[in-house]
Amino acid sequence: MIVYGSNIKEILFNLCCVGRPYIWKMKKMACVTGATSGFGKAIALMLAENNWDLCLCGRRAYDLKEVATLCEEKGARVWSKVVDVRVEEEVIHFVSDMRTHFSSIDVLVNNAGLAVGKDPIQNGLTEDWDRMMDTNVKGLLWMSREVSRWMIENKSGTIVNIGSIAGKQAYPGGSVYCASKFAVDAITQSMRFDLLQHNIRVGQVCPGAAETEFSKVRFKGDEGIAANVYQGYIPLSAIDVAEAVCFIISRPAHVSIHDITIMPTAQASATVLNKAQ
Ligand code: 8X3
Repeated sequence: MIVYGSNIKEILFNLCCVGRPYIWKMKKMACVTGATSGFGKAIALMLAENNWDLCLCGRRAYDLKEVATLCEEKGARVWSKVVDVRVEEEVIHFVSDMRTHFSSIDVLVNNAGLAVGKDPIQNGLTEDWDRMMDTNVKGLLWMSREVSRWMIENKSGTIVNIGSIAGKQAYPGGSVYCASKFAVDAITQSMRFDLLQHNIRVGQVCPGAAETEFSKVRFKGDEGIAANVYQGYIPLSAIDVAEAVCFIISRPAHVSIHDITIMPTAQASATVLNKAQ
């Protein structure tokens, strides 16, 4: 019988788990929210390639299953569940279920987020505002609270929030999306203070223009307007963002990266782009 582990504590734990196949802890485990597409999918696949086990959640069952299967094909142990992070009970149950499958958690990537609409304030729709604030702010808060309690018990962990250049610079038509990402920036900084004494690292990755489903969702399915956002320059890809996340979580235990702002070379600010004429 071979029992794996990188230190004596882990080897002993894994020894105790022999014959209890539903508790997994032989490799590091990361939880990624919004894992069905875009950044979340790229992060999950990159982690699987780098020998991580995964807990994944997202709203679309079919896409979630597909991402989970792709990660399993890369050798990861994956547990996934359909979760809408806008619903507090779903988040609470997700984390408590996760704890029955894994003995500890090493990383939380708060990726679930979206922009809906780009209307000026006077034309804004309450339902768009609710979707953005509930997903980008409250969902991230609930997930962080539940997971950080678990990390505190283990006295270690890393939380990476997906922020945005929109969380550093406001722009026209972005009042609520920008507000939600400014909130992510503030929450990231505050959580770092709260969790400092518990040896938990907190950082964020703030991308500029990245070609994913982001603009299709923002412009409510209008593919023409969405495609135009990325024309005339090379935008970031989801892989570029996943690499930044993987860089943060792969630093030695004594190194904490607080913030990576990552932009296309053709983008100097939230609104200034060097587009081909
Ligand atoms: C980044 C995208 O368009 O707000 O979140 O800069 S954008």
